Amino acid sequence: MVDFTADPARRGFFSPQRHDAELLDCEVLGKLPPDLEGTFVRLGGEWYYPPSRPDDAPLHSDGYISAFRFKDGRVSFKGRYVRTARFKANLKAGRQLFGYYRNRFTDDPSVRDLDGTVSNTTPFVHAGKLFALKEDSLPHEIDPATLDTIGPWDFHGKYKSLTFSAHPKVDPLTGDMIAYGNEATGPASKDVFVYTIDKAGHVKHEARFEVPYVSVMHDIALTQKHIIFPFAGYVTSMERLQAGKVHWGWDRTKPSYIGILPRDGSGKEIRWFKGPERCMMHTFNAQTIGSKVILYAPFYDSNFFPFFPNVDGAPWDPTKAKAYVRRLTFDLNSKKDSWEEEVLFPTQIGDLGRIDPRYLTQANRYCYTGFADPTRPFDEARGGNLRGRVTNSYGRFDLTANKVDRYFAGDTHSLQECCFIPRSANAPEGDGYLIGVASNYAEMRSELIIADAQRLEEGDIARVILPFRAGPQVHGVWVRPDEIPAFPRAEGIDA
Ligand code: V55
Ligand code: FE
Repeated sequence: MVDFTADPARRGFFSPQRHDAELLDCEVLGKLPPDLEGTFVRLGGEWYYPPSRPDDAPLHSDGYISAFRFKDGRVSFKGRYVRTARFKANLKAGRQLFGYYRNRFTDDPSVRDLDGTVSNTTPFVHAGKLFALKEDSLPHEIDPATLDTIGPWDFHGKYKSLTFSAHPKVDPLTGDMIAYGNEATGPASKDVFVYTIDKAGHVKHEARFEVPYVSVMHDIALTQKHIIFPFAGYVTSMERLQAGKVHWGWDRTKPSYIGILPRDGSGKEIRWFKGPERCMMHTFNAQTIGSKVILYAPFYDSNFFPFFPNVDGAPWDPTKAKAYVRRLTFDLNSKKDSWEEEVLFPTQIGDLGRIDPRYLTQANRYCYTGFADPTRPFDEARGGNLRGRVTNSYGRFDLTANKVDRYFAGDTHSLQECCFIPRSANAPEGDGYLIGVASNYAEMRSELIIADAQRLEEGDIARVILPFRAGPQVHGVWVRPDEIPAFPRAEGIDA
């Protein structure tokens, strides 16, 4: 018998809960700001049935979407597994029918024709619709009032890529969404399709290009003029998939690449720049200034994911998986195919970085992200032997003053991705709240912290207490009532 809990990643605080959840009126410590109205939507993954391969990537766990809805100083919570085709097929069979992360050859033959996505990465709102995103399939539309899964969405048939990234970008000046699909024509294909989708949800531009080699192209960055496509190190091929391996391996001999495409250009206009070994996953922001393109990103030195093994057989090296706030500068007037790179702060960070979304494509002063502050205490007697896995702080990285402000969550806590909420539509940059879910390992519960983004050192102003573990989160998004009015109505708060 395989003991599913033998893996520490699926034991104790990390053991899957297999339940949908609803709380009508959550316990709050401190006082919620009365002007905070809207919904914090989170998406992540939990295994409903254990993986069929014990060493499968956690990125392959079933999507679980949840929402904290704030109104009149009160907050309700709702969480549901995303009802993907895979989730429903497994539930019908009563067991795990799927194999390794994004390797259809390892699935049970009965489900090989089904969409295998787990829809577990990013909650996203555009044109009044709520989506659950995963980079191996189309967006899954979610009913915001119930968090039920409506199904895949192909933008009136005009979105032709088989895949849709977990990180489209919305231009705050126009409402246009720039979206793309990597491995657009099937697993291990070199094709990338890029779309501009207007604020009403209609495709208005498409560009197609091929990558120098097939890799994870997880996030992009957007300026007013350009789209920036970073990828590096991860490799796949049909041979690799047919050999029954997890979708990605890491090849440290591969250069990193960054493609720059004019926003209204054709795929032929992409220009590739080349750099050293890097693990390039998420970005903060970018700008085009004259002939220069400037990218801010929390890139790692090398492979961040231990479950995507080195193709040369070497063991995973945690000392090389270090991320920093970096600035990359590209000179479009130069004939060089390289970029200038600076590490802006010595602080080692996590790569789930956020900015004030109103400043996307433009100059911004503040970048926010979680990090492990080694000067802060961790209570192992109460929190467990988890020191190496704790993100105990959020940092506000001030690019103008070159200064870091720190929020510390507590000595038995680990923080998930943060989210910045502007205090109001016209508030200056940085004036607002920094929120995010903390896992309290001692109390076996989750706490949503709400801090004043300009006073991080003073600690949080309120905590929403869940009497259970909210489960893993990958990304989250703050949704204003004018973006989606129909969020879950809670008996009581809405009576
Ligand atoms: C990432 C996350 C994914 C995935 C591929 O953070 C890359 C990067 C949560 O799923 O499938
Ligand atoms: Fe991501």
